[in-house]
Amino acid sequence: HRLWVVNRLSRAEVAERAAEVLRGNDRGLHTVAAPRLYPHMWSWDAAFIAIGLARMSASRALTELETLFAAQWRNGMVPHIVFSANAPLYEPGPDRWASKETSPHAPDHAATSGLIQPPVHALALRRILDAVRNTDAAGRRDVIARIRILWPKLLTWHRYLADHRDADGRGLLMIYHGGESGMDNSPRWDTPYADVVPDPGFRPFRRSDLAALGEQSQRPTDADYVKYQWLIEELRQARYDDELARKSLSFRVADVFASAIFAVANEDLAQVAEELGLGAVDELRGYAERFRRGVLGTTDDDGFAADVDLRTDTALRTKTIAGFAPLLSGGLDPEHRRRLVDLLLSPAWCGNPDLAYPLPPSTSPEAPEFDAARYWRGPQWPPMNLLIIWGLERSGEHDAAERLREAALYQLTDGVFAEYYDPFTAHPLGSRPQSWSAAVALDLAA
Ligand code: 9WN
Repeated sequence: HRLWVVNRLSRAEVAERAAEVLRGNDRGLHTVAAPRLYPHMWSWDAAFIAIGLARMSASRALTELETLFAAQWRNGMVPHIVFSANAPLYEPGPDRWASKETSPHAPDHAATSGLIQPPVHALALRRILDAVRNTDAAGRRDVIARIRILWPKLLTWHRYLADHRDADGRGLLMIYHGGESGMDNSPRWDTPYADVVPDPGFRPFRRSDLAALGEQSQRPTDADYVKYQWLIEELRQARYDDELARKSLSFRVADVFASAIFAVANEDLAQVAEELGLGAVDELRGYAERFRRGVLGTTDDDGFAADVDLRTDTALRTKTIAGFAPLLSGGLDPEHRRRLVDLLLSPAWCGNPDLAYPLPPSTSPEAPEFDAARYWRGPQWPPMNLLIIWGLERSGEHDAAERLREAALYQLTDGVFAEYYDPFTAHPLGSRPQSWSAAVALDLAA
């Protein structure tokens, strides 16, 4: 594989350039996920962006979460897109979702989607609280007062997830659409998507992503896109009603990676609560334990986790990065944790001899579904690197964490802040500059 050759930035330069990117994508009260391809606010992007911003200004980082949660639905759901007015075209846009017209829960004052994304927000909140320790007393008082106001909204979000996305209490979050995992076209979802068949009369709408990016080979296929659009139609027909959705949708899957994130998020939200004396600590720790067990319940002999197709109750054992969920949730016994870390560092993953950098590809290069350029089917994604690094640290695997940390920062010293990277050539792919990639660089460089 021919390596993409670039001039490298120093650690200080990469942080400076990343800060510039975030300033450039800042629209005052929110940061666009990317200026051309994603000209609105995305839920889990906002959380990663806040994690990066916390290295610049705890106050501005908190604003990011405040803006997102201002669009929270009345039932606690946090939508995966909050649309800004006067932005370039993005499809599916506000008219496709018609959330206000369709659901009594949707807010009146904001245009939003009707899906969710993984709940990284409490991880960001905790990092903002950590960051504010280094600021002056007045700034600290202000940020802490605002955290006290925001925190109940995160609690409601977590209650929504525990009650409506895990109605039978198995400790795994149910998703209604591949996009809810944040890993839209991952081969994790190939089997369940095979059963998603649009009505014969369904007329798909024009994609906006290809015009914005111009690189079809790096995006999901048209055949996938029609299914994504059709599922939104099904969800709208179910009036975004969770009880109806979990009985009727043609895609219902337990997302093991989002469940692991939720386990950590509950711990972090509990920790913030404990520190500020806000309550619900036992409830949150109870959720953390429930979802940790849910994740561990899906593991194989290597400690590698699986999603579950809830329509057929079968485990989905595709080799994607989501299998490393137990590193995040914690709770593996030492023997299985060792095996899982060995697997992560093996030639099937970060130890693959053809990789430009020893970072986890979104799909194992040994899997038949692997595609080095296409979105979640192979490329390396900076925010996923960050999650895996944190997972290793939380699991006490400091050497492995350090190796990945160095590689993850080095990848970003190309100064491009691409959405994702070709694992073999290190070529930047997708949209650029992508805000969350810049945010990850800021966090790693700190
Ligand atoms: C659909 C914004 C989002 C990320 C997702 C990523 C991609 C959108 C798209 O971009 O999804 O939500 O249009 O493909 O898959 O993780 O949050 O960066």
